[in-house]
Amino acid sequence: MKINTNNVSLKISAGNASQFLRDPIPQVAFSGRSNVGKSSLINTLLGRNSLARVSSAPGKTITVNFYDVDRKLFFVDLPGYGYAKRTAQDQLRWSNLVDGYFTKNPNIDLVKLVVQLVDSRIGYTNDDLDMIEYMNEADVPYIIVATKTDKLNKTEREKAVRALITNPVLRENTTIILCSSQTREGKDDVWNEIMKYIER
Ligand SMILES: Nc1nc2c(ncn2[C@@H]2O[C@H](COP(=O)(O)OP(=O)(O)O)[C@@H](O)[C@H]2O)c(=O)[nH]1
Ligand SMILES: [Mg+2]
Repeated sequence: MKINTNNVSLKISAGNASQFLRDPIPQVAFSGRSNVGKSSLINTLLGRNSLARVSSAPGKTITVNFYDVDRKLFFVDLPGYGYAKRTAQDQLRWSNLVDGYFTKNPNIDLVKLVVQLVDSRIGYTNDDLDMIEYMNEADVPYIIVATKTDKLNKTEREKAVRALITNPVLRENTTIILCSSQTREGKDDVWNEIMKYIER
Protein backbone atom coordinates (compact mmCIF):
# COMPACT_ATOMS: atom_id res chain seq x y z
CA MET A 1 0.00 0.00 0.00
CA LYS A 2 1.31 3.42 -0.91
CA ILE A 3 0.42 6.40 1.26
CA ASN A 4 0.63 9.97 0.07
CA THR A 5 1.53 11.90 3.20
CA ASN A 6 0.78 15.17 1.42
CA ASN A 7 -2.88 14.21 1.39
CA VAL A 8 -3.57 14.62 5.10
CA SER A 9 -6.13 16.64 7.00
CA LEU A 10 -7.58 16.99 10.46
CA LYS A 11 -10.99 15.37 10.09
CA ILE A 12 -12.41 16.05 13.51
CA SER A 13 -11.33 17.19 16.92
CA ALA A 14 -13.78 15.18 19.02
CA GLY A 15 -14.59 16.45 22.49
CA ASN A 16 -17.22 13.79 22.90
CA ALA A 17 -17.27 10.05 22.17
CA SER A 18 -20.37 10.42 19.99
CA GLN A 19 -18.21 12.32 17.48
CA PHE A 20 -15.76 9.47 16.93
CA LEU A 21 -15.51 8.64 13.25
CA ARG A 22 -17.26 5.64 11.81
CA ASP A 23 -15.55 5.48 8.42
CA PRO A 24 -14.45 1.89 7.86
CA ILE A 25 -10.71 2.58 7.50
CA PRO A 26 -7.97 1.48 9.95
CA GLN A 27 -7.00 3.65 12.91
CA VAL A 28 -3.60 4.06 14.54
CA ALA A 29 -3.82 5.82 17.90
CA PHE A 30 -1.09 7.76 19.70
CA SER A 31 -1.10 7.62 23.48
CA GLY A 32 1.09 9.10 26.18
CA ARG A 33 1.42 11.75 28.84
CA SER A 34 1.04 15.42 28.00
CA ASN A 35 4.22 16.85 26.56
CA VAL A 36 5.76 13.46 25.71
CA GLY A 37 5.88 14.44 22.04
CA LYS A 38 2.74 12.93 20.47
CA SER A 39 1.92 15.85 18.22
CA SER A 40 5.57 16.20 17.24
CA LEU A 41 5.77 12.51 16.29
CA ILE A 42 2.60 12.80 14.18
CA ASN A 43 4.09 15.82 12.41
CA THR A 44 7.39 13.97 11.87
CA LEU A 45 5.67 10.88 10.47
CA LEU A 46 3.69 13.05 8.07
CA GLY A 47 6.64 15.27 7.15
CA ARG A 48 4.86 18.38 8.40
CA ASN A 49 5.91 21.15 10.71
CA SER A 50 2.60 22.06 12.20
CA LEU A 51 -0.28 19.82 11.20
CA ALA A 52 -0.74 18.48 14.73
CA ARG A 53 -0.45 21.28 17.21
CA VAL A 54 2.74 21.24 19.26
CA SER A 55 1.74 22.74 22.54
CA SER A 56 3.68 25.10 24.72
CA ALA A 57 0.81 24.80 27.21
CA PRO A 58 0.65 21.05 27.84
CA GLY A 59 -2.56 19.28 28.72
CA LYS A 60 -4.81 22.04 27.50
CA THR A 61 -6.76 20.23 24.87
CA ILE A 62 -8.93 17.33 25.92
CA THR A 63 -10.02 16.11 22.52
CA VAL A 64 -9.46 13.08 20.36
CA ASN A 65 -8.09 14.33 17.05
CA PHE A 66 -8.63 12.24 13.93
CA TYR A 67 -6.24 12.90 11.04
CA ASP A 68 -7.26 11.45 7.69
CA VAL A 69 -4.07 10.07 6.15
CA ASP A 70 -4.67 9.75 2.40
CA ARG A 71 -8.01 8.00 3.01
CA LYS A 72 -5.99 4.89 3.88
CA LEU A 73 -5.95 5.28 7.67
CA PHE A 74 -6.64 7.63 10.52
CA PHE A 75 -4.00 8.84 12.92
CA VAL A 76 -5.78 9.34 16.21
CA ASP A 77 -4.14 11.75 18.65
CA LEU A 78 -5.47 10.79 22.08
CA PRO A 79 -5.51 13.43 24.83
CA GLY A 80 -2.44 13.27 27.05
CA TYR A 81 -2.55 12.16 30.65
CA GLY A 82 -0.51 13.01 33.71
CA TYR A 83 -1.01 16.73 33.49
CA ALA A 84 -0.79 17.78 37.12
CA LYS A 85 -2.72 21.03 36.84
CA ARG A 86 -5.84 19.41 35.46
CA THR A 87 -9.07 19.96 37.38
CA ALA A 88 -11.15 17.01 38.57
CA GLN A 89 -13.71 17.86 35.92
CA ASP A 90 -11.08 17.79 33.18
CA GLN A 91 -9.71 14.54 34.57
CA LEU A 92 -13.17 13.05 34.23
CA ARG A 93 -13.49 14.31 30.67
CA TRP A 94 -10.14 12.69 29.91
CA SER A 95 -11.17 9.28 31.26
CA ASN A 96 -14.55 9.39 29.56
CA LEU A 97 -12.94 10.14 26.21
CA VAL A 98 -10.10 7.63 26.38
CA ASP A 99 -12.22 4.95 27.97
CA GLY A 100 -14.86 5.69 25.35
CA TYR A 101 -12.29 5.28 22.59
CA PHE A 102 -11.33 1.81 23.77
CA THR A 103 -14.53 0.44 25.27
CA LYS A 104 -17.45 2.22 23.61
CA ASN A 105 -15.90 2.61 20.20
CA PRO A 106 -18.26 1.08 17.61
CA ASN A 107 -15.20 0.65 15.41
CA ILE A 108 -12.82 -0.92 17.90
CA ASP A 109 -11.95 -3.58 15.29
CA LEU A 110 -10.49 -0.78 13.20
CA VAL A 111 -8.04 0.22 15.93
CA LYS A 112 -5.09 -1.69 14.52
CA LEU A 113 -2.31 -0.29 16.69
CA VAL A 114 -1.63 2.03 19.60
CA VAL A 115 1.70 3.83 19.47
CA GLN A 116 2.44 4.27 23.16
CA LEU A 117 4.90 7.11 23.71
CA VAL A 118 7.28 7.22 26.66
CA ASP A 119 9.83 9.95 27.36
CA SER A 120 13.24 8.29 26.98
CA ARG A 121 14.71 10.53 29.67
CA ILE A 122 12.05 9.64 32.22
CA GLY A 123 11.11 6.04 31.43
CA TYR A 124 7.68 4.67 32.33
CA THR A 125 5.63 6.83 34.66
CA ASN A 126 2.91 5.22 36.78
CA ASP A 127 0.35 6.55 34.31
CA ASP A 128 2.27 4.92 31.43
CA LEU A 129 2.26 1.62 33.30
CA ASP A 130 -1.49 1.92 33.98
CA MET A 131 -2.10 2.58 30.29
CA ILE A 132 0.00 -0.39 29.20
CA GLU A 133 -1.71 -2.70 31.70
CA TYR A 134 -5.05 -1.48 30.42
CA MET A 135 -4.03 -2.36 26.85
CA ASN A 136 -2.72 -5.76 27.96
CA GLU A 137 -6.06 -6.56 29.56
CA ALA A 138 -8.13 -5.19 26.69
CA ASP A 139 -5.97 -7.04 24.14
CA VAL A 140 -5.09 -3.86 22.29
CA PRO A 141 -2.03 -4.16 20.03
CA TYR A 142 0.69 -1.63 20.87
CA ILE A 143 4.30 -0.68 20.29
CA ILE A 144 6.43 1.55 22.52
CA VAL A 145 8.06 4.65 21.13
CA ALA A 146 10.69 6.28 23.32
CA THR A 147 10.76 9.99 22.48
CA LYS A 148 13.32 12.80 22.64
CA THR A 149 16.37 10.57 22.22
CA ASP A 150 18.30 13.59 20.93
CA LYS A 151 18.53 14.68 24.55
CA LEU A 152 20.43 11.57 25.66
CA ASN A 153 24.14 10.86 25.49
CA LYS A 154 25.37 7.36 24.69
CA THR A 155 25.48 6.12 28.29
CA GLU A 156 22.06 7.56 29.15
CA ARG A 157 20.67 6.04 25.99
CA GLU A 158 21.87 2.54 26.82
CA LYS A 159 20.54 2.83 30.34
CA ALA A 160 17.17 4.12 29.09
CA VAL A 161 16.80 1.28 26.59
CA ARG A 162 17.60 -1.34 29.20
CA ALA A 163 15.02 0.09 31.63
CA LEU A 164 12.39 0.25 28.89
CA ILE A 165 12.81 -3.27 27.54
CA THR A 166 13.22 -5.08 30.82
CA ASN A 167 10.03 -3.79 32.44
CA PRO A 168 7.79 -6.80 33.13
CA VAL A 169 4.64 -4.86 32.25
CA LEU A 170 5.34 -5.34 28.54
CA ARG A 171 3.68 -8.06 26.56
CA GLU A 172 6.22 -10.56 25.23
CA ASN A 173 8.04 -9.46 22.04
CA THR A 174 6.81 -5.87 22.28
CA THR A 175 8.50 -3.64 19.73
CA ILE A 176 10.33 -0.62 21.15
CA ILE A 177 11.50 2.15 18.84
CA LEU A 178 13.76 5.05 19.77
CA CYS A 179 12.60 8.31 18.23
CA SER A 180 13.45 11.95 17.95
CA SER A 181 11.40 14.59 16.23
CA GLN A 182 14.55 16.69 16.04
CA THR A 183 16.81 14.18 14.24
CA ARG A 184 13.89 12.11 12.82
CA GLU A 185 15.47 9.01 14.30
CA GLY A 186 12.97 6.15 14.24
CA LYS A 187 10.61 7.68 11.68
CA ASP A 188 10.99 4.88 9.10
CA ASP A 189 10.82 2.16 11.76
CA VAL A 190 7.56 3.54 13.15
CA TRP A 191 6.08 3.71 9.65
CA ASN A 192 7.16 0.12 8.97
CA GLU A 193 5.41 -1.07 12.13
CA ILE A 194 2.27 0.91 11.30
CA MET A 195 2.10 -0.63 7.83
CA LYS A 196 2.66 -4.10 9.24
CA TYR A 197 -0.33 -3.71 11.57
CA ILE A 198 -2.74 -2.06 9.17
CA GLU A 199 -2.04 -4.59 6.41
CA ARG A 200 -2.64 -7.52 8.73
N1 LIG B 1 14.31 17.70 22.02
C1 LIG B 1 13.13 17.22 21.63
N2 LIG B 1 12.01 17.88 21.96
C2 LIG B 1 10.81 17.35 21.57
C3 LIG B 1 10.73 16.13 20.83
N3 LIG B 1 9.43 15.86 20.60
C4 LIG B 1 8.73 16.87 21.18
N4 LIG B 1 9.54 17.77 21.76
C5 LIG B 1 9.14 18.99 22.49
O1 LIG B 1 8.34 18.60 23.61
C6 LIG B 1 7.25 19.52 23.80
C7 LIG B 1 5.93 18.78 23.75
O2 LIG B 1 5.74 18.25 22.46
P1 LIG B 1 4.28 17.90 21.88
O3 LIG B 1 4.51 17.23 20.57
O4 LIG B 1 3.37 19.08 21.92
O5 LIG B 1 3.79 16.84 22.97
P2 LIG B 1 2.30 16.24 23.22
O6 LIG B 1 1.72 17.04 24.33
O7 LIG B 1 2.56 14.82 23.61
O8 LIG B 1 1.55 16.35 21.94
C8 LIG B 1 7.40 20.58 22.71
O9 LIG B 1 8.10 21.68 23.25
C9 LIG B 1 8.25 19.87 21.64
O10 LIG B 1 9.00 20.76 20.87
C10 LIG B 1 11.96 15.47 20.49
O11 LIG B 1 12.01 14.40 19.86
N5 LIG B 1 13.13 16.06 20.91
MG1 LIG C 1 -0.30 17.19 21.51
